[in-house]
Amino acid sequence: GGFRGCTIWFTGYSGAGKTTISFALERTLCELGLPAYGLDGDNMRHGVCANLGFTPADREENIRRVAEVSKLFADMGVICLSSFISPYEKDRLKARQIHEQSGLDFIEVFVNTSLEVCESRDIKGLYAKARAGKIPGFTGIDSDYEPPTNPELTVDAGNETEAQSVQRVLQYLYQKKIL
Ligand code: GGZ
Repeated sequence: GGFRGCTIWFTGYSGAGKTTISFALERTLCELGLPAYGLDGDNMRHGVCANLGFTPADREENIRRVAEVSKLFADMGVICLSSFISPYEKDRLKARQIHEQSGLDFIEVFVNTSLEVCESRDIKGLYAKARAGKIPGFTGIDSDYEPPTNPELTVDAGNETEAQSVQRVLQYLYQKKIL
């Protein structure tokens, strides 16, 4: 018995809402007295993954390192909320295996906001830059995104509110008796 850590893995395009949802979820879980911690490009790519770029090989290594760090958090009893584009199915599968080999739950959440919506919002102006050729290999523009084939959960963040997406994840965690 007792509470066990796990990793909730958010995948989707840049600007899909992965980090927004996961940080709102982190806040809610902490208010419930549950230890939760969010990892994303901002806190991983400046440190642990500082020597990596966005080639397929670098993304693979980025996801591997992030998965290993996530596993350690989960093993410590934390709900690790990992938000990375993680565009390749094989890399997400490896992240899952890293957890499952240690007997830790890995919950893949597909933040299914369409490329059209992400690009039209263009919150950081990155899509415009990518279209102008200033960010070569940008996911969705000239680099692939492979949608998950069998995610534990899909959230339609383009058509529902942040609060609704958070609620859907919480509901899943209760339903599966993870919380
Ligand atoms: C995709 C890029 C790229 C390229 C820089 N392609 O909106 P953001 O800014 O904050 O999210 C994107 C972030 C993606 O990092 P990840 O570690 O999640 O990527 S991966 O899982 O693929 O390893 C974006 C920014 O970095 N960014 N260049 N070429 N996103």
